[in-house]
Amino acid sequence: ANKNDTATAATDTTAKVKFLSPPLVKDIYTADPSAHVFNGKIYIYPSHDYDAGIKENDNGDHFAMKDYHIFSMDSIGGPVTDHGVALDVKDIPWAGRQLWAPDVAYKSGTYYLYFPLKNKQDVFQIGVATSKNPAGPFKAEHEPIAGSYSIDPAVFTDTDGKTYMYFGGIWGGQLQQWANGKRVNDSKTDLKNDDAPALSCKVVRLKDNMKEFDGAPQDAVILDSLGKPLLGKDHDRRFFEGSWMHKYDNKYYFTYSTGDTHLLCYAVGDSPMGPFTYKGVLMKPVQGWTTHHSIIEFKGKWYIFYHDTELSGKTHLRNIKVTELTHNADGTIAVIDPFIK
Ligand code: FUB
Repeated sequence: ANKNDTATAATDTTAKVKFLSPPLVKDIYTADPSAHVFNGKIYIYPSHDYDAGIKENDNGDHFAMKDYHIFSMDSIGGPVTDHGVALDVKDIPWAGRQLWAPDVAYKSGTYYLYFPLKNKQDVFQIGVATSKNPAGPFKAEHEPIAGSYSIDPAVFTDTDGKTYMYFGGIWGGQLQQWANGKRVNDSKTDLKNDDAPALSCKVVRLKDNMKEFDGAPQDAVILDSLGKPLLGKDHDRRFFEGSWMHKYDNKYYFTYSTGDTHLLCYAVGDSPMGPFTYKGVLMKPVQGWTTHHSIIEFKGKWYIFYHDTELSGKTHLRNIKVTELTHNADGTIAVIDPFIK
């Protein structure tokens, strides 16, 4: 993403603000939390932010993360355990730079960690690493997933056991550079796409081995209430990055960040492949440029994990948080304001 635009209301660190929730981790910077419940515990798979001394630019170069830590908690509000380094960029054979937002899945005794990373040609692809322990350490495969590109993998296993990966992010996440699985340009933004359908997040089934795509990634199209795809100029609603999928009341809730308008939105469909109909905002802008989340059910309640920049006031040094999420009886989600007024 372009993380250079700090001049929004969302990022005004000078105003006196009260945050809805406290940071979950205070001794290192963490972001992009993908939460899952394994063996009755919550495990969190975030990015590990640090200050590499790289000046902010439109390419997101200052997000120069080089390892992952995994965290767990037995209860919401209880202590958070840091399980240490689970994967280091130096142990990934195809690595160039920048370990961005990861996610994880479990199948038949193995945990699969999916991670975006630039390859040696500076092109984002998605890798996979495995472990027998949800807290790692993880061992990376020798090559990225064949046919993968861009960033922000989010992996969802449906109630029928089929597993899907959603991925993609525009601007610094490079999704706009790809068409039909081929890199077709080196454009930095989607900004010349105003009256065309917006770029879509990608969705693809994973093979049973969890390490390969089962076919070509498809568009996870978001439609408006008239059944028309959202347009490129619709920056308040179009997909930008940071997707997530959860199933509620037999409907598929596709949730995502709008990037340069700093919203978390949701769109609902009848199939994990989409299309999804835009329904609204689920979280207003946090402090900091980026907004990225995950949603889980734990002990009968629903929670959203997210991040902001409460600890640092700097857009590339973030901290993860959690708060409750409410599904209304009519299928909508109650809007969360990350600040207390
Ligand atoms: O953390 C780096 C990038 O920033 C993530 O991949 C995006 O979702 C945004 O949060």
